[in-house]
Amino acid sequence: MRIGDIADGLTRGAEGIAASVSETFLEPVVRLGVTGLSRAGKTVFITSLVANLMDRGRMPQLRAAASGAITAAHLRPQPDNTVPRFDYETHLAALTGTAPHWPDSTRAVSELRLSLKVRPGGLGRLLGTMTGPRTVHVDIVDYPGEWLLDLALLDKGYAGWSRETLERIEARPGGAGFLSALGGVDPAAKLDEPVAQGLAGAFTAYLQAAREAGFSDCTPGRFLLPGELAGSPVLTFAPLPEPAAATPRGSLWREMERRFDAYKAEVVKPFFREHFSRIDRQVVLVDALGAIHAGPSAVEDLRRAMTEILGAFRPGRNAWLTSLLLGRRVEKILFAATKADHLHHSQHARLTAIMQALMRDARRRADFAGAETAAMAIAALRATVEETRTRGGESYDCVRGTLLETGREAALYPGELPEDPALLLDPAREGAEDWLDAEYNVMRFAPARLTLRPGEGPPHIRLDKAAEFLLGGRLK
Ligand SMILES: Nc1nc2c(ncn2[C@@H]2O[C@H](COP(=O)(O)OP(=O)(O)OP(=O)(O)O)[C@@H](O)[C@H]2O)c(=O)[nH]1
Ligand SMILES: [Mg+2]
Repeated sequence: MRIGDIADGLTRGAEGIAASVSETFLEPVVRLGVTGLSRAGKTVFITSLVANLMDRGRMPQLRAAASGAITAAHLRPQPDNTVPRFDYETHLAALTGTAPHWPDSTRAVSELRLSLKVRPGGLGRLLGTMTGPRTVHVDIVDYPGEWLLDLALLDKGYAGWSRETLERIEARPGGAGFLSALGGVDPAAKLDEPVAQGLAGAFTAYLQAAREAGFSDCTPGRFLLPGELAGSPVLTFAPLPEPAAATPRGSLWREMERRFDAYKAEVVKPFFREHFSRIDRQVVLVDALGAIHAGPSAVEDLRRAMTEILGAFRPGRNAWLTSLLLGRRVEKILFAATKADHLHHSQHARLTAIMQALMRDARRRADFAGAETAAMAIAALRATVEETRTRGGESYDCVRGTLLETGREAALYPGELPEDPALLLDPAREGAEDWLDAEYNVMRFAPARLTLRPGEGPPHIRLDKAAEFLLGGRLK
């Protein structure tokens, strides 16, 4: 460790203590992390949550909203000056404008501060310690779940990572392209930058193909979401077959190894240090329905990726992370299956059960860490209405909405989820190619055109329950 690092560490520590003291006694801050793999529904969730906390008419299950304890909510400047602000206004305009559409994909970490004015509850009044409303700041941090998967890289050296990655690549879509780009490359030869770039490009193309085919564990995470790191040396590496003899200085292998280590030190660690380590409450959004639609292998891959992601919340999982956190931990973790408005409410309990089963391994470990966890089926923005139709004497619980592709209205029957989640998870684990006796229809609805009454946020399913779990205790 360099002296600079030590000094830096000390200042950070002192600042941290000062901040938490003033926060506890004056204006408490809850740092809410929102994560999930790409397209899981993070942007829509944050936008709708904030809109519904500002206009609380549709939040009966959030006790502090229903009781009137929250008297006002405002967006305030965020505390971190170098983190992009979550573009709330643009996303809300997309969802609730006259031609509603889903917001664009977002590619990096962003932050938003919502400050709630809360009237002191019974206890505060009784003790006479507080008079007048106090302010609770909710700092919402949106970050890609792929970045949590990178934690596993910290335990690996370049040689080990290369070996594992090359093994995995063989069976995956896009893998053949990368392996053929590798043919003829001598890892012991002197570094030639265009060769390194060509390999990194082919490796990135493979990761993208695997992601599009529904695979979740496509690390290193920044290869898919490079942001401003695109083209930089930390993203210009790829796995190589280990040479039999020691490689000379300046060789392709040595340089790739150096860049892999730089990725860990300069990309992965700063994220955990600057963002992850400060989170108090976490919601992990999961597009479980999307994976079920994609088939058994996508479900199994999702289960594994989730277990891996949740590893980040487990103390002792990684020595470096453990020393960074110094015993600090996330207090509550919510696993939310998103887009539940694709199902009639009669099936929501089944989706929750699937979610619980999907996270069972991961949850057991997180529970062990002392964090309180819950699983729910939610829709941050309800795009459908329910409708029961009869055909041939049978009744079907459908959902009606505007189809994204055609712009036409339709009532669709999504298929019936099994009551026992094992009927999905077992075949997925056993490598089944298709669901045996069930069919799940893929559907994509556009957001519905809304006419909101004053005081009402956008329609949702159980967003108030999610907010109660995540924030309720801090709003008393
Ligand atoms: N019907 C329905 N669809 C949703 C809901 N939330 C998200 N979606 C769909 O899921 C897509 C992705 O949602 P986003 O919120 O952009 O997901 P994200 O996790 O921010 O995605 P990235 O920024 O690409 O990582 C949207 O474009 C919608 O098609 C919901 O509550 N209901
Ligand atoms: Mg997003």
